[in-house]
Amino acid sequence: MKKIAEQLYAAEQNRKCVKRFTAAQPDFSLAQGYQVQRELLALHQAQGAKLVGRKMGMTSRPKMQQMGIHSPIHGFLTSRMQVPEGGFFSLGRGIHPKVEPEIAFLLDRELAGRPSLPEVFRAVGGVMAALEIIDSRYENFEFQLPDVVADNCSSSGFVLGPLHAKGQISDLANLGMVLEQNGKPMQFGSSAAILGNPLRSLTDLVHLLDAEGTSLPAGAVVLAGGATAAIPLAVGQWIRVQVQELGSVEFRVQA
Ligand code: 0L1
Ligand code: MG
Repeated sequence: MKKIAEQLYAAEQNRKCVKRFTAAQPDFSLAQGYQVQRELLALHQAQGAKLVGRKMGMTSRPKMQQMGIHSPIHGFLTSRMQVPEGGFFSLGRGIHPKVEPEIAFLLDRELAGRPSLPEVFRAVGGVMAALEIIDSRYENFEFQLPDVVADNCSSSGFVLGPLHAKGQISDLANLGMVLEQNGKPMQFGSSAAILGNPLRSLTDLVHLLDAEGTSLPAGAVVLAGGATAAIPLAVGQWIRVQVQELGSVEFRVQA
């Protein structure tokens, strides 16, 4: 598994795609995909990156149906992946990056075991509008589920908007979201597209991590999932998402 992690790490560093591993190894399994992902995280940490949170992927019913799965997948977020709000993302840092609008959580308390959704809600410290930059290390974004899990669920970067106390939000499961490019609305969505409720996604994440013998520490950031299709990034773009009750978050794309 370490060899595959090294190839994915090198693909990201050198911005050179690789072929999906399931093409040559059809028995490469989802469990092995997660083993590779853990090795990949260790490679990033060995270079000084800090684990700051997790992301959920494949959280919309259409994406799940497309991949023939019944559960979302998860990846890691490191300190080096964060793009400052209102800052710049360098296109040269990626291969074929895209952006999607998300809802993010900041945890006040550790979440471990198999908590219920209300228990999860009690551990949430704040909620944010967010953008995730996804960038597959595979040719043409082509992969099977174990491949994409190994590749940290295509995660590449994230931008967080202002933190809101959870009590300020009337209904987390029904927030309108508009993804704009250069001020032009490109995608319209709702937080309902994230497993029906982003809190359900966070709850599922805690259960998935528990099955792997791990948990979410206090202070962790969680990207709950994409609310619309992703749009490709190009130099010169100004990308913004506006989320009902959570305000907006933006960045610009440079060479
Ligand atoms: O964050 C996501 O939902 C993306 C998961 C990986 C699939 C993709 O690259 O589209
Ligand atoms: Mg995402």
